[in-house]
Amino acid sequence: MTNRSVRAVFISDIHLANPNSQVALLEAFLRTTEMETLYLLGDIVDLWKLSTRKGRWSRQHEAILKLILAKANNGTKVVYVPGNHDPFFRHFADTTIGPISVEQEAIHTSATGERYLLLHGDRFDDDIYCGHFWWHLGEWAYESIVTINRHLNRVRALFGKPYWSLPGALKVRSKKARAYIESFETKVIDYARSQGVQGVICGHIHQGTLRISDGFVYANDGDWVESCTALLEHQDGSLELLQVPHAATQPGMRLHPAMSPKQAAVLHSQAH
Ligand SMILES: [Mn+2]
Repeated sequence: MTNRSVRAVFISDIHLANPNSQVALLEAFLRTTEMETLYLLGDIVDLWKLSTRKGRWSRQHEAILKLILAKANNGTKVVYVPGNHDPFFRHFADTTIGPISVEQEAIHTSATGERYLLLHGDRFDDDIYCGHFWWHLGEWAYESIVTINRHLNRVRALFGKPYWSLPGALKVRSKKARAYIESFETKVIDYARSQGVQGVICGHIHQGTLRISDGFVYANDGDWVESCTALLEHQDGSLELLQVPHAATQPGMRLHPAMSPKQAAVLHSQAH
């Protein structure tokens, strides 16, 4: 992984305390990335998991929090927008936890002046219990699939095969999952448009996406349980969805909202 320096990094759905959290990859990403502002868009610590017997809090999980704090203490602005797995921290909204400011929703202004609404996204999720869209199979089924995926990829790595996402493949094949994602995205976009911004950046559904339609940017920074994605804002204001396990072989999506829609569309399709 190369060292990179960017204007802003948006990550969410790390689910620390969940054994499926890909902490090693995240630690490597954070160690090799410098940013002026780090946005943590919810579900950073999985308090649900921590309260059950399956919760696991290892040194690696702690290292992530220490790394974030070290960045905050060394000049990186860190903004935390809690999610539905760490809702306790919503009590701190509009205040600070040490060097980290906490917000229910936030606004990020890009290098080229676009304003993005930042939120976790669970308030646009009809399925309150699951907190995920796993076609109503529920949290248990989702956890099982992600756990199988982790072991599967360990075996694949032994044989030199690249990372492959079982949950991702299931999502693509499931009509219900696609309908769920579409309905979530529509609701988020409608709300954000009503706030007079040029785009929205959220998390929650573990589905990294970056696109511009009708001049409005929809970005989802994905997660660190299955896809290991981060959204970056480069110094020139362009956005990139970085997928870490694939970083060496596959460019992420990238678009420049300040360009004309036609130029932005070309940049977007080239990245595929
Ligand atoms: Mn969530």
